[in-house]
Amino acid sequence: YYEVHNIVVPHIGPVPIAKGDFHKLPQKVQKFIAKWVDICAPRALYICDGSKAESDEIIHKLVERGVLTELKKYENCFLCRTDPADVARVEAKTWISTEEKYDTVPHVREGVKGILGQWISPPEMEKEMNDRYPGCMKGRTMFVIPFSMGPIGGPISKIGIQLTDSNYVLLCMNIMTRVSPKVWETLGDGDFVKCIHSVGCPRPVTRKVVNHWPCNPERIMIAHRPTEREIMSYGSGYGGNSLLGKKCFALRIASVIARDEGWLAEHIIASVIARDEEMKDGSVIDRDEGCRTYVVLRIASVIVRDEGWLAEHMLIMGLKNDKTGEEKFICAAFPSACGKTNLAMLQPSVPGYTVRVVGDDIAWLKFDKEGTLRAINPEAGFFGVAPGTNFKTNPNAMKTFQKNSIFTNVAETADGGFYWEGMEDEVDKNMMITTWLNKKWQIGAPGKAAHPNSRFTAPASQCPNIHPDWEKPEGVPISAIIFGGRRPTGVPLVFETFSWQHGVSVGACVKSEATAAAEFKGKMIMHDPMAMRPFMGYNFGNYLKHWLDLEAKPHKVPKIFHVNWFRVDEEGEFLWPGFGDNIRVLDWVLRRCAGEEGIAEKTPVGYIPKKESFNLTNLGDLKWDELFSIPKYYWLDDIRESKRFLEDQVGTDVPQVIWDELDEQEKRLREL
Ligand code: GTP
Ligand code: SPV
Ligand code: MN
Repeated sequence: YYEVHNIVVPHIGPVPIAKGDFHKLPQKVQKFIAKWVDICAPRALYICDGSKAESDEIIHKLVERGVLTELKKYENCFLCRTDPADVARVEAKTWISTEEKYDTVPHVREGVKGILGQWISPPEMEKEMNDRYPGCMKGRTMFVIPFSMGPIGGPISKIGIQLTDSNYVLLCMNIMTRVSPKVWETLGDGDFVKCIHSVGCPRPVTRKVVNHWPCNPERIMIAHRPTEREIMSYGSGYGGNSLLGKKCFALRIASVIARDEGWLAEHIIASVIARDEEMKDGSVIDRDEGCRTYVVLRIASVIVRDEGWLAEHMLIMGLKNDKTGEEKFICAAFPSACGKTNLAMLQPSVPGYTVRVVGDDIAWLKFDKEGTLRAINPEAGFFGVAPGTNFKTNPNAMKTFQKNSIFTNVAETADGGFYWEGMEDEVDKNMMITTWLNKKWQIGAPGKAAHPNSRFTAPASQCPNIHPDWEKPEGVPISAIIFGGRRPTGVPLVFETFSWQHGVSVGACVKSEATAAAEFKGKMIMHDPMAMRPFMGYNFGNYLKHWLDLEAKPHKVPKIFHVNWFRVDEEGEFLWPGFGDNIRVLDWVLRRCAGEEGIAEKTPVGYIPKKESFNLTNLGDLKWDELFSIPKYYWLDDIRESKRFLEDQVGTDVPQVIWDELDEQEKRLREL
């Protein structure tokens, strides 16, 4: 039983409110909702509270309609099969709109297609919006989701309001973010990130609905207006396209906010300098005035330094040394489907460390007053790749999603369990399985049971090794940053960069084999600088400059490393066992951070471990030399190709420091 009120919107008259009290919402929120109700014309409004009762009610409805299937083997777990045309993020249909083009994208070489973000002019965007949103929610309910990225009210946390016509999205947002009426209180009159999402299927539907999954793949448009802190997503219900708190907000919009909060102070400096010029221009400079300028400059530079922060595609994890009791935290940035979730939840194969997860996909990083880099995980759940996950590779993930979880595009066993590639040893060989495409299937049969980008959505709090401080509002201190990607050839298991600047240049050159997380097919090696290619919120050259600028006193910048779990031998077999054995690499990383000497060997690309210093206990056969070789001509080619990439894609926006670092690296390689 709900109280039913109406809100009256100018063009479409009264709209029934199925749940919540519209008139108690903050004024700015009321205006925002009314505007979009007016445009989208939903049949009702539903103001969410994020409660268990709310999720239960929605789940009940979706099971009845056949959208969700209960996985009876577990507690409160459900399977969702999407329209097979809507299974991943769509980079080609993701846009950012700013007045000035080069705020968003770098100066790409003439005739080259930019891959570091797509810009659209405000008028064009307006036109695209007008072609899509009017009436787009006809016959559907508009859900209003108040959510916080980061603990509600935390100093680094930020609030968003998502409007959506997808109840699946509501369920996932309840897991992935903090949805609560407390958000309204914390928000008050404050600003919030405006998130508008529609599957683009007003009723009566004109496009055939497949699997009870309404969507409009031909018309997908994921659009961002960073200046207005606004996200508009149309046509897709899947993952990063529709859970707008994740990539759209926590990476693209947040990276712009992170930059702006640093720039704000740069503007102060600029105006102070301008005044100084003016004064030199004939006006009398009195001592006080000069002194004040000096003080303002000093203060402003401190603000720049303190306020500049980062929104990154990174996991956060804690590693406690069992002998000394000392704990260190690290962040790692790998492209989509390259191992963040697995590393964050790592179950060590050798004793020595207690490993705990803080976050598996996104980190917001900020230097504190003491100059320590601290990170929070803005999310509240895991949206993890299912295939490859099993009790051997990632037991902690398996234990996390035994209850209260949603599985999207996985297969189902006859006894009401989930199934995907990688679970062969954990399910009876004769088990009847229904694939994600609803076909009968058995282990060993041709084809795949689950979609390669099938995912689990599970509350982070259920993870057995979640860190007790994972919701600490001020975050955890970071000792190392690790970049990595899928590199079948040439790139060693791990190397340590020579400096912050060198590390940033290595991050700028991250490449990886394409995965199923986006629309790409095949195994091409793609550039994915800083693992952020699909998530850049502004000009990538300016982003690199922002990173470089963070190395200023008293900032203690962490060491930067690069790892590659995916190097293969001539037969195409992985040279490194990965997963739980990755602790051996992290052990070396942490010992380097602690300043341990005699365990590293200098190479042209960075320091690599000395074999005798590396924990190889019980590893069996390991082709160490092959795993760590740095083939001179491969690397010379690679660096030439990377330079070419930066020239083509970032052009005049590349900071000179990056060119210098690459030149140095090339010189070191030539001398090899
Ligand atoms: P997103 O959620 O898309 O950002 O992906 P992610 O970076 O969190 O990747 P995830 O940990 O989900 O891993 C993706 C795939 O890589 C899975 O199929 C894993 O089984 C596989 N994988 C992860 N870690 C390793 C590793 O150490 N070695 C090998 N060989 N495969 C790994
Ligand atoms: C990724 O692709 O990096 C993901 C999945 O984490 S999605 O939320 O779809 O972006
Ligand atoms: Mn990700």
